Amino acid sequence: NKPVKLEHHTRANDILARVRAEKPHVDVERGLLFTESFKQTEGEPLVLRWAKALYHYAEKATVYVDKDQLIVGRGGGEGRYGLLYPELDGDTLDLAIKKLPTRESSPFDIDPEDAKTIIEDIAPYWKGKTFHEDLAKALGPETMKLTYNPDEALTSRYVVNETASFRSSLQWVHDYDIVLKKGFGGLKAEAEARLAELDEFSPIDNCEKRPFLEAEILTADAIILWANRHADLAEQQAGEESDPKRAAELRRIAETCRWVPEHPARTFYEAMQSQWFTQLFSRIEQKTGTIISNGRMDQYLYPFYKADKEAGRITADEAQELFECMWVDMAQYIDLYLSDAGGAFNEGYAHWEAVTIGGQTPEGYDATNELTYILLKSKREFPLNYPDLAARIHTRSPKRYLREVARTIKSGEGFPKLLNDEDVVPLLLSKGAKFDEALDYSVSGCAECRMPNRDTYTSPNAYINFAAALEMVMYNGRMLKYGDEVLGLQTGEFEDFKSFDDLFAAFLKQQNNLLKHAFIQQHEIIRLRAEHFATPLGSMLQKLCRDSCIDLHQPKIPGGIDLGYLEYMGYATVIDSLAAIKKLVFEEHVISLHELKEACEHNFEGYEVIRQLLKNAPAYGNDDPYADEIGKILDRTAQEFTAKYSEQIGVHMDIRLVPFTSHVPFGKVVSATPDGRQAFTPLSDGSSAAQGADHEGPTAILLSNYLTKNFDHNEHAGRLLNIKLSPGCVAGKEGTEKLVEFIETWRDLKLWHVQFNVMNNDTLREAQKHPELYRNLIVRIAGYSAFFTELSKDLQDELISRNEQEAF
Ligand code: 8X3
Repeated sequence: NKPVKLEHHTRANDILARVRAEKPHVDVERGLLFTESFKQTEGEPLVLRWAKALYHYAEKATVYVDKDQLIVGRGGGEGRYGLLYPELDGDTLDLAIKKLPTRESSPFDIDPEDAKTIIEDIAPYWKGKTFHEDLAKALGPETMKLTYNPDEALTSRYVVNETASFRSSLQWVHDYDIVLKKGFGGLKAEAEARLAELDEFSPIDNCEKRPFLEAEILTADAIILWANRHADLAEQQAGEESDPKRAAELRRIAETCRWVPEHPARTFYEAMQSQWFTQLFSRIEQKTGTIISNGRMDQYLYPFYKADKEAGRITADEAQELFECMWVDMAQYIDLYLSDAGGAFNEGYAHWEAVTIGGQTPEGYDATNELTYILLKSKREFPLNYPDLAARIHTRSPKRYLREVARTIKSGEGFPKLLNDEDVVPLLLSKGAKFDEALDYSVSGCAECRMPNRDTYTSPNAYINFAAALEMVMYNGRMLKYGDEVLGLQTGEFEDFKSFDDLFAAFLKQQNNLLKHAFIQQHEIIRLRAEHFATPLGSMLQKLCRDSCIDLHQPKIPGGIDLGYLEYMGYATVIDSLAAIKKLVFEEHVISLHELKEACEHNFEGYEVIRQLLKNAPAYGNDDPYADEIGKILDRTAQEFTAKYSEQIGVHMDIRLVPFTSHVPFGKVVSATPDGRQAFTPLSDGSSAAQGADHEGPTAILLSNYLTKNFDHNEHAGRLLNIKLSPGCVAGKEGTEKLVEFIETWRDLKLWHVQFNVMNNDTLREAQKHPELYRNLIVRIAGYSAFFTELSKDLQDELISRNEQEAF
């Protein structure tokens, strides 16, 4: 599992070797410079304040041109760095800096001088002003007790978990194409022209459009200034460099940073640098949960590559090296979450700035090209967990593409994940997109898809623990973890249910109650975000925002499609529990509800016989209609609820099954469940079978996924599906062909997403015992991959407990 040392990988490997050694550190510059600027601009329009803060950053922040790098720009000091976004949850900074260096999930180092800066210069300004505090104040007591623990830091209860307080925006994709074609200079000129045409008497033009346009201009100036400061530094380094080869590289870097992103890119190299500056500045602008994604890189970069190739300016290997230089840039920006919840949601320093490949053109034809294959090759030859690679698949995807995708999956790092045009495109059409917009979607999160100039909703979503809803049925509104406190509805004593239908109805009431509070959270979040955040850079790269002069964080952008999500957490855990109750209690009468509850309360200690009965009951993931029909009802009922209330809040709040690593912390609050799952262990993840519950092979998992979908409902979104294959099952040419056939079956069943770990459990166990020998072992988690040895023991164990498929 070592990076392959081909000639053109040496550079990226060397850079990576220098940065991987250290634990990531907190870099205070972004937080400090934003704080300084915000102190100066109180009372001004928010979008302008944000642009001024960006300009202050561009002027004052340290710039870096790293040794050996060809694609330059960092947001923090050398090594792996995390930035501070105090506007978000800076009220927790004092506490967080004490915990960060030693916490279990995603720890960070902090220099003592920087800790002093945080305590003295950053945190005091934000106390009482953060989004996190305002949100907590806005929630009524019933919603509050499902959201936060009643402690000072308002830590998560992992029941109805809002994620807005640890990220100002959901996963997002910019329209990079416009930067490459017009440059920020061109966008600035357009804003200036519109500013000159404003109606001097109009209140809207004066109060809304003017600050927006001024913010666009200032933001363009900021990124251009920042790029030029890189050019100055590269020139200076070139003058001091004794190696003529590196001196020439530095001069080329300087020329490139003088030109882009101000002007349209002229070459592949300039396009790459311009894209990197844009996404990095965007990371500095705001905290986008799970990061600004890269969009369809094989599409918008292809014209540059093709022209360079035809002119003899670039080879495939050189293009691959530039990609790898960008990958190691990305690997050094670490998405820093102050809260434990944020850390636990994104274990292994997760961020997945998805690169989308393949799929269809906006006209509906196959879109693969030479860059598609270079990107796949780069993932095979240069294993690194950033960025994520997402391959779009459709019914006319060429065999070569499917085979290369399968070969890349087999190389073992979990790349690429697959997204199915046959499911995604019709869904986007049903939401009101035009064909060309839907066909041109980019993958943006674990399993989410964006239409960069049509999507307008960026509010972070809620994660809802439906295994907790089940506990609330068992304990009449309570959860063992939270003692006597009544958290949910009091649906009656568990022992008193006379039929499965009554019990199921009680569960659906609890399910709807949690959905209700998720909607209340979202309603408040939408209102408050507009008062706390602005994103002038993000807005100037979104056509609808530009046209209407409205910041992307405002609740409504004319012409936009607003896609938000509610996460159905613990789907298989709930299905299997309900199936076991139905079968064993109400049909076969082998155990009573009283015995079942007692066994669960005791975490099955002394009740092993009952646990085995439960574990052998019908379960999701085995193509068993008994379990799958329950799953289908759960999904449909949740969708019906959201259809009704989405209309009221004006945003599609769609049901999705995409947990990242949060099924681990969510499981930590749920006691033993009637599927035989032990107390406080992980819940099932996404739309995968519960750990160890699937015993009918991988095709049965696909069929269960298929049979639990409600294709006639529009209120669904991504369904993440993890499948673990043993290396033997995909070995050799024959294995590749079998994997291709499996992918085709998945595609024809119109399933949303699938990803693979090709790994032996023995390897994972060895890595737990000897982490020092397995530092480069990359595993697939949930829509992203991470270094196995950087995960918590709980998550490592959970990965091992996923069933390993020996044969198709
Ligand atoms: C999950 C990403 O931001 O939609 O893949 O929660 S987000």
